[in-house]
Amino acid sequence: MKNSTNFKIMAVASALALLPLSSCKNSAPKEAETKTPAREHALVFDCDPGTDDTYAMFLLKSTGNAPDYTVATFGNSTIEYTFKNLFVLNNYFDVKSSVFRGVEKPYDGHEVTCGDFHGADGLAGLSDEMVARFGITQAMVDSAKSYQDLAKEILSTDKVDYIAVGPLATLGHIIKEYPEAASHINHVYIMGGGINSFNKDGDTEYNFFGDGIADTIVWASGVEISLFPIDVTYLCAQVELSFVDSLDFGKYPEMETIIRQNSKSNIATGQSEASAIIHDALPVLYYKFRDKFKMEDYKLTVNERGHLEKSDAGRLVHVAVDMERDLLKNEIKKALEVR
Ligand SMILES: [Ca+2]
Repeated sequence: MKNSTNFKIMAVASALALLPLSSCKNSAPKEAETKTPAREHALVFDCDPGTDDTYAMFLLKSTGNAPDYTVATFGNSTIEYTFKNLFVLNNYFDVKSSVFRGVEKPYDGHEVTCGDFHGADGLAGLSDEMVARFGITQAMVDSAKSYQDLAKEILSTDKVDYIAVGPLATLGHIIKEYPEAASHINHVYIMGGGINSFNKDGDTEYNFFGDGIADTIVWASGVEISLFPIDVTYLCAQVELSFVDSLDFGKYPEMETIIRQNSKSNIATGQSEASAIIHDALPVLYYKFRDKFKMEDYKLTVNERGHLEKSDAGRLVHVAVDMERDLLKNEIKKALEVR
């Protein structure tokens, strides 16, 4: 996550379109199928890992909300790495979710890159070593289920909570291609967008600029949205280096490398003076600790460049405006103390 002011996203037409492999196996006639009873509830974690995505998933697990489904999209690294990194994180945190490949490029095809903000591999240079350590093969990554498969899981679940901490491309595609999916989604928790900051039309927050058309699809779907814009993450998701220095990383030494990569980039780009900024943690913390947040309801429109505007013509969105200030640090400390 970062501000696109510092890393201009270049519009490059991409001819690369990877088509999902279709299943060719014979299936029984539809009327002979036994209808699977609907699952009552499921949690989806949709990410583009990413140093702050890594902390978000760590906190989901440590607060007792390990996701049922995880999906990675383009964003904080190349899609090759974000997919692999999702497998890494599931192994590293012992999360037994079903893993899905998300959408690989935005609707308008522009190239999304944040360079080496999170390390070129998204995980502070640790991805290849962790991929090897956990025995993750390219074949495993290539054969992961698609976002269409995730859509089918959503359709067979009564109430889905969906946490999105990357571009909204995958959720946008699911809602557009499977419109009934929206009625199975109980609530979407989104890190993205800016209200007062990083919200100039054409130069908006990274996740929302990542796929503005997908943003408009999610907006129009009517799903209930709680939004954690960059205004509140700059205010509440800073983890000072002095605090990082005080932590015992115990069985998670990689988490120290990862948070230091994040702070290094935020400091180098002038986004913080001496802190990491773990933007993606906020929707995860809200999922567990609603009473620690101050939320306000706004009517907001979003356009195809991810620009948000308060307007009577907009839709109602619950917007986080503040959080108990030590919550993130306390929860990181607690998560690391688990032996
Ligand atoms: Ca992210």
